[in-house]
Amino acid sequence: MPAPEESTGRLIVLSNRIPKGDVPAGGLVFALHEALTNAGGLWIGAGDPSEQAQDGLTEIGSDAYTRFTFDLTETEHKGFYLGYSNSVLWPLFHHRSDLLEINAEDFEAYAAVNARVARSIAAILRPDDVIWIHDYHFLMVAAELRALGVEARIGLFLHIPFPNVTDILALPEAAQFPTWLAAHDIVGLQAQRDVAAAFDVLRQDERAQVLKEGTWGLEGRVFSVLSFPIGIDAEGFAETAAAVPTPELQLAPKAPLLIGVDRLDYSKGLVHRFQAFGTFLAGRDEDAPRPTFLQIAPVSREDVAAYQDIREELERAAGSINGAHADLDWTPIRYVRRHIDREHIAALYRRADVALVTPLADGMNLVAKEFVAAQDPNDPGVLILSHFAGAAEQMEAALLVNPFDETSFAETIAAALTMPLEERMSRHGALMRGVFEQDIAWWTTTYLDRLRDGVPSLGEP
Ligand code: ADQ
Repeated sequence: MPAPEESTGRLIVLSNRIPKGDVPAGGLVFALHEALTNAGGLWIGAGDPSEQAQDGLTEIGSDAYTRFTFDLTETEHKGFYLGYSNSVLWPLFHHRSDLLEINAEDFEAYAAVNARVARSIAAILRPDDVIWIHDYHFLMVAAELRALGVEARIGLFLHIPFPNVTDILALPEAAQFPTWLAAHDIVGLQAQRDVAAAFDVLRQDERAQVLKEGTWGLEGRVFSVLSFPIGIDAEGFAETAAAVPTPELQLAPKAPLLIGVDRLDYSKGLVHRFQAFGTFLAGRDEDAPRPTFLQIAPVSREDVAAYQDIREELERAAGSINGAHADLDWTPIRYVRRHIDREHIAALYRRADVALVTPLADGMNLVAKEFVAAQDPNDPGVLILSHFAGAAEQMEAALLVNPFDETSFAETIAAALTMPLEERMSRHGALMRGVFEQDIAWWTTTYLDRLRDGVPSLGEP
């Protein structure tokens, strides 16, 4: 039901990706679709790069809410998206300053696109509208909107980890970064550890004052930095997983299956994961059933050099581990790069005995939650989860691992494959409660309620 517009104003969502056709089931895009369907409003995302770019928004569809794209040129796409967003902010926020590719033109493109988006939003804004900005592509939009005199409530949700005090020193724009944050009313982060990192970064800035827990003052603005751990559509995912038949895997009916599902990204720790699985294979009991590790990892951001490197490294690792352990009728690692439908992924999670969700840095990691939701509660699989996923804060009943410690990682794989049913059920029960209670609807409502409620002014105690 659309909320009465006059009392709450429209919701304006900005995210880099926007569905161009049907809204895909599940995931963030689906969550934003639901939030907008309930609140009514506008969803703005990047258009396809073209020769020319102008201010303003192009409508691409209208239903309970309206979808728009903003223009960007090919050069801006390179500088804004491939450059500053994915070769500076993404590696830096994932603690990989060694991968930074800093150049002034990319930042100029980023700033220009952020400014154009801000002007385009300001042009259509009504007084009661609330703006919800998603992710690291748009860190400067709120500051640009404030410079244009916009007083609307503006929230940011950062889906990726918050950089720590030393990471941020590698950002040429480090001195501006706190003022970008301060232009929002709420800066939402995934985990408590991110809020702690933001506290440390802001405390380094002499202009920033802590007003009360989670609330800061900076150059006359007041803003809150809080955690809102994102969830999934747990019920929908569980139903799909139970209803969809498992795709044909050509495995013996009870053969142990381990699964990993990730975008091919250096932050996901895929090479470490393959190596730990190799170490596990080298020490495994030869009489035990032969396990298969299915890793689904479609390529992403192929135009960024670091992504080509990780792909080659992973292919080498898979080849050498399979070379050492495979037999005529057994390939221990199956590495699938092609697109697999979400519903088949759900069914595969349910068939799997163990999930390996072992990023080296990750804002949350939704695969961990999807795997739990997909299990048969009477015979659930085991989740192996990295300490470095934001999800580890909520999912303590998983088998938590340090992906850098190959030996203990391999031992954890062995423990997961032999875990008794009773322990599997009790761990899964605890995980399931969290995944269902703090689902995607909880996340959107909690965030938006907080954003609409407002934050104290500088004068309030
Ligand atoms: P991502 O880095 O993309 O998201 P993640 O949270 O794991 O990481 O979400 C990936 C989503 O894509 C999951 O829903 C997964 O099922 C799906 N997916 C992955 N591979 C797929 C495939 N081959 N086929 C179909 N679907 C696939 C960023 C942050 C995360 C944060 C999310 C949401 O990096 O830390 O959890 O945003 O805030």
